[in-house]
Amino acid sequence: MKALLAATLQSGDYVGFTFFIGSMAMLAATVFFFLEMKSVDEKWRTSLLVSGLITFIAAVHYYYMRDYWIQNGTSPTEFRYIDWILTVPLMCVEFYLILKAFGAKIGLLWKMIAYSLWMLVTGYLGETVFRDSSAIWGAISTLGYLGIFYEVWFGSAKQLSKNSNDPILQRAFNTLAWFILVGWAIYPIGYMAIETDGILSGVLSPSSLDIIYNIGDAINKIGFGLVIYSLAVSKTASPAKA
Ligand SMILES: *C/C=C(C)/C=C/C=C(C)/C=C/C1=C(C)CCCC1(C)C
Repeated sequence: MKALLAATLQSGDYVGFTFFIGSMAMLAATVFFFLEMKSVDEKWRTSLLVSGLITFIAAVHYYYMRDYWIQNGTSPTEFRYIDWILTVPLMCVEFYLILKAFGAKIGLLWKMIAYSLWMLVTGYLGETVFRDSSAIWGAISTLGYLGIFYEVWFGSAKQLSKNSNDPILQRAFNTLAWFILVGWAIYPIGYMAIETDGILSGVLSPSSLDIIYNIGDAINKIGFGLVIYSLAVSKTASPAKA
C-alpha cells in the first residue's frame, strides 16, 4: 500500500506542483474569506460567504485532482468540470449580489447561469466525448462565454452598474468585468492545448492544459474574491450610498 500520496510528487512534475500550490492557496483563501466575514458590514457578508464557498469548493476538488494527477498522470477532467459547474454559477451570483441593491432582477442571474452552463457542458463534451472535434465544441462553448462577456460589458448588468452612481461599486464591477475579459480568457488557451487535436497542440505540450487551467483558477477564484472583499471593506468604511 502506498503511504502518503504526497510522497510521490516527483521533482520536475510541474503540473503536480501547480496542483499542490493550488489546493493550499484555495484553502488559505477560504479561511481568509470566512474569517473576514465578521469584519464587514452585515449586508456584505453573503458576498464574502459566496467568495469563501467558491474557494472552498475549489480546495476540495484540488485535493482530489492532485491525487488523480499523481496516480494517473492524466488530466482530472471530471473533477475539473464538476468544480467549474459549481463555482462559475457562484461567480454569477456575486455579480447579482452586488447589483441587487441597484435593482438587478433574478432574471439576470438565471441568464448568466444559463450562459455558463452552456459554456461548461459543451466544453466538457469537447474534452471528452467529442475530443476529435474539440475545436468545434470549443467554438460552441465560446458562445456561452461571449454571452456573459456581453452582459457585463454592454448588457443589463453594465447598465445597472452605470446607473448606480456609486463609484465604489462601479470600480469593483469594472474590475470584475476585466476578470471576465482577461482572466477567463486564460481557459480557452488551456483548452487549445488538448493533445493532438487542439489548435495550439503544436506549440503547447499537452501538460500545459492543466498548468494553464490551474493558473486561471488561482487568478480568477482568489482574485474575484479579493475584489469582493475590498468592495465590502470600502463599503463598510463609507456606507453612505447603499
Ligand atoms: C473557477 C473557474 C472558472 C472561472 C472557470 C472558467 C472557465 C471558462 C471561462 C472556460 C471556458 C471555455 C471556453 C470559452 C472554450 C473552450 C472550453 C472552455 C470550457 C475551457
